[in-house]
Amino acid sequence: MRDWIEAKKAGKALSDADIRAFVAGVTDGSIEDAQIAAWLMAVCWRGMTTEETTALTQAMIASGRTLAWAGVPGLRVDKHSTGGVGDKISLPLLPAVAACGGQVPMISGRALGHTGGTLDKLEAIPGFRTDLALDALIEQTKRLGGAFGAATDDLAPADRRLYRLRDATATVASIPLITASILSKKAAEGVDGLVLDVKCGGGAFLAGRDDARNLALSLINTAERLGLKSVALLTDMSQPLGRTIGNALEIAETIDVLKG
Ligand code: IUR
Repeated sequence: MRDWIEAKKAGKALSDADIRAFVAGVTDGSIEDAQIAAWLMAVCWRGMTTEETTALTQAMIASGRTLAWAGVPGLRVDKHSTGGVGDKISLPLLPAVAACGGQVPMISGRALGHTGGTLDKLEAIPGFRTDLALDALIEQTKRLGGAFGAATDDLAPADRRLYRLRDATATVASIPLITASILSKKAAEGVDGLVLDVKCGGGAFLAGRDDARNLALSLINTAERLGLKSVALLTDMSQPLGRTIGNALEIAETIDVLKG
């Protein structure tokens, strides 16, 4: 692990095998927090090549389970938004896509910084369960055309540990680390296509257009190498989206939209 930290500190690229071994150690707990944190900080400063980002994403996918859809007819799709104030598009989009015959096994996230989380919004509905086991998520997607679930312990578990340490060490804002984190969970859903809504503007996580564009390019280039069809849109997040802000209000707005 010391050699891998040294290599990243010096701006060198790691091999696929090194990255796989690193992620294995993150997942099985054999690498300690301090060393992972140092590695994350080195990556945050020095970056990663597209090959390294792809290897990191693949290893993170392989750290857990991948949803299997063999023999299930239909096309599975999903979207990811980098988020912003009032961004609630997933809520009306999933049922709309399901109504058009698509299937959306959506693993959603929680609030991050000032940006809201789809799971937190859904929990404004009394009794709504977001803790579906992966098999229940698959069953519901087959039956209804979609489901909102959370990343469980068996889906990209390496991301869970890395994300916690990124949060604790101020290394969240790294394009390769964001890319691997987002794509590992989306690719593990086993979807055929992915739409990436990359926000830019004062209310976005990455405010600058150049940063947002670089993230969008990193996401689609890495997705392509994973064999996952994707398209990215840079969309404006310089003002709140829609008419409401706040978990329960955004659910009410979604229901109004779905009722036409
Ligand atoms: N959402 C994720 O799933 N991962 C990340 O690193 C960020 C948002 I930033």
